[in-house]
Amino acid sequence: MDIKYVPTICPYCSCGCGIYLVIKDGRIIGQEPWKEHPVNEGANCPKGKNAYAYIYSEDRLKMPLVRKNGVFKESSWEEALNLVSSKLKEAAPEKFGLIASCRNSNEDAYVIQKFARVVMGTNNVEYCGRLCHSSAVAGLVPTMGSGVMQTSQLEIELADCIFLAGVNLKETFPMISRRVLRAKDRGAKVIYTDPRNTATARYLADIHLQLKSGTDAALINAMMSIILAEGLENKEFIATRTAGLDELRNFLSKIDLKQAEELTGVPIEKIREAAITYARAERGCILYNQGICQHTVGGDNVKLHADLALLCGHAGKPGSGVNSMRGQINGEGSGDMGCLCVFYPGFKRVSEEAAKFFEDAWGVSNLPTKPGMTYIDQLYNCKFLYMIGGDPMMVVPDVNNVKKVLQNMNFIVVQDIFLTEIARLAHVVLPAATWVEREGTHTFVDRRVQKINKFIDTPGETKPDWLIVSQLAERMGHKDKFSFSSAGEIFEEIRSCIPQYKGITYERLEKTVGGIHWPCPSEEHPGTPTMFLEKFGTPDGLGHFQPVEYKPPAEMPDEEYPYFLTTGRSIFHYHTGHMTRRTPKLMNEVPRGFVEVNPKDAIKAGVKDRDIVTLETRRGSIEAEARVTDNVQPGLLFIPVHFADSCANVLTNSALDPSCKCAETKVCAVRLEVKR
Ligand SMILES: Nc1nc2c(c(=O)[nH]1)N[C@H]1C(S)=C(S)[C@@H](COP(=O)(O)OP(=O)(O)OC[C@H]3O[C@@H](n4cnc5c(=O)[nH]c(N)nc54)[C@H](O)[C@@H]3O)O[C@H]1N2
Ligand SMILES: Nc1nc2c(c(=O)[nH]1)N[C@H]1C(S)=C(S)[C@@H](COP(=O)(O)OP(=O)(O)OC[C@H]3O[C@@H](n4cnc5c(=O)[nH]c(N)nc54)[C@H](O)[C@@H]3O)O[C@H]1N2
Ligand code: SF4
Ligand SMILES: [Mo]
Repeated sequence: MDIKYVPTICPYCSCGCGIYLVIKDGRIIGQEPWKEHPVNEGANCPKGKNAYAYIYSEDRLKMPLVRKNGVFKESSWEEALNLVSSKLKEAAPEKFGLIASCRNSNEDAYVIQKFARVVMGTNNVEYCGRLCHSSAVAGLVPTMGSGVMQTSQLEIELADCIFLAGVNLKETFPMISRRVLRAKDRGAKVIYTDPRNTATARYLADIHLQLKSGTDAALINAMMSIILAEGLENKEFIATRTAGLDELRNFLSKIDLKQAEELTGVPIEKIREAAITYARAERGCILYNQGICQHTVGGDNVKLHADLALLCGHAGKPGSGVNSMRGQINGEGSGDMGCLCVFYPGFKRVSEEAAKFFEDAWGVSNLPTKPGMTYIDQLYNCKFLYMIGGDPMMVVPDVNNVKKVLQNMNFIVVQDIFLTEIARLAHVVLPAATWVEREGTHTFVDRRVQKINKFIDTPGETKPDWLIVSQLAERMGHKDKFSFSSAGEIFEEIRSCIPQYKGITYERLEKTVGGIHWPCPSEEHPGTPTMFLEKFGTPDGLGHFQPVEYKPPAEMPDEEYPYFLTTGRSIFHYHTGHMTRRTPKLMNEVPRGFVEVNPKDAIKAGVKDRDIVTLETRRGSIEAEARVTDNVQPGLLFIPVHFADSCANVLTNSALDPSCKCAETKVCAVRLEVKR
């Protein structure tokens, strides 16, 4: 009998917690805490405590599947890849879309974007970051020069005021919420904006601003106007590190606080208390997420939070800044690697110059020089789709419409570990290896690069994502550019063309528990936990104020659809639930989709706790179990995104933020009825 304890990283969120897996005779049989790991020090949330069950699920894909006369038949790799190769050769570059996954390692993601650009000649390569953090680029590049998290998650303990803006931290970044608790033990105050009364409101918040959906802009403008009126702005910081305050001051002089109170539903005294607490702090730290991003004004909301931080001088220090909380295990890395239609690897904006750089680096010619299409635009405009580890039939708004466009495509190939909702519509399905069945690096929320090793054999005929894509490229006539024999070899190419990763090596990562933060320009460099210590990433190094007006959401409740609907997460599940719904211990906690209804609304609608209700919007309708709770304010309903048979995105509005094409999945208008 051979028993091994091997250290690895949890496959779910971007905290990047360490765990030990117990492996007996080549099979994972249990797990143990990793006490020395700096991120979690032995603690894990419920998902991390049940990290591997899904990989042994009976219905794991183990062979390629090819659709024949309408039904899937198992096939050889030879047959499946030949078919995909011949079909993709028919695709014009502008009709081909490729969507990578946040489950991908950096090595996978790098090879995937190289495939789109070199083999298919298009920048139509994206990942789920578009539905999530694209507003960080739209909001933070103009104000501070870069959309990445600015401080290390460990440094959050140093802050004396933490502003959680639309992030249900306790459920979505459980290990970072431990840091917030530690800061609170040392006297820090926590401000929280969320229309719901979540676990974060109850356990972490000192000042919960329970605003009406979609009114963050009105709230932040009011806070800034109060700070200026009280003379609490950081004059030295503004003089030395920013530009454009006069314009902001001018704009804010027109703000009517009474109107802000009416729009947000938050008493002005409470807004004042939050403004003064944040402004007076020595070290203020904004952590923000989807509550402010997934709106038609997401990019604007991010700008406003950056304005607030610049006004108070809360940036460029450890435990400070405006921190975009990319949520997926490789949410940062898949973007760093260039799985975005406007960026080549290393955030080199698509241009003739960037194309030339990569033509030289890769030894190719004619790389695309025009931006490609974003995630949702690809779905609506392409005829050939290669979908790797993600499920637009669950995570993109207006799923009924998404289904129609997918059914009209010429060819869909899905590469996943399960037969997902989109895989059911595919022509070919390719079985991928999971995180412990291959080697690779991931880049976590705070730009922390950690390495994950291969510990068990790939089941059946599954292969790592990078290998499948490389073998396809080989079949399509590009063998020399994709002749990688290991993940390590790909990482060396990454280091050679992405300067932020230059100093990071597999050898260093093996020796550094907790990983290394990029930018890391040389092998002697320790990595960069805090950004912007001396200057911002803007061309002149200054922070730029950007005044923004409040605009209402694209769809507001009315007589026909009288409630606001918002969507989001439970601590026990992960997005589509394809992994967590195959984990019995997590299913015991939350076995089915539900909708939160305020007790007052429940009485009005005649709904009792646990009733099955129908929810209907202009897009479609679903059924879900009612949970009557004051987690939601009157007039607001909440559904988690994790369940295919109560799919939140059947209901959501497909209106996009024009600045970044992120969808407004945090607010639309809905009707509620008891199922009769
Ligand atoms: N358990 C679990 N953890 C996860 C994930 C998961 O699926 N499950 N996913 C990961 C990923 S990829 C991401 S991006 C993060 C997401 O992390 P979060 O953004 O924290 O998650 P959400 O639940 O989508 O949204 C957060 C909150 O926004 C609030 N909200 C809704 N509308 C508004 C508004 O108008 N203003 C404000 N201020 N708040 C509003 C909602 O009520 C909700 O409580 O989580 C990561 N962590
Ligand atoms: N209404 C609404 N919609 C939302 C959101 C919301 O808050 N509300 N949030 C948005 C956000 S922030 C995000 S990040 C997206 C998430 O959207 P997705 O990324 O589409 O969701 P996941 O469940 O993370 O998808 C992971 C997929 O990868 C597969 N998989 C797991 N491991 C591997 C592997 O090693 N290789 C391959 N090839 N596949 C693998 C899983 O089976 C699963 O199908 O959803 C977005 N959609
Ligand atoms: S906090 Fe995130 S990384 Fe840590 S155990 Fe939970 S899901 Fe895994
Ligand atoms: Mo996300």
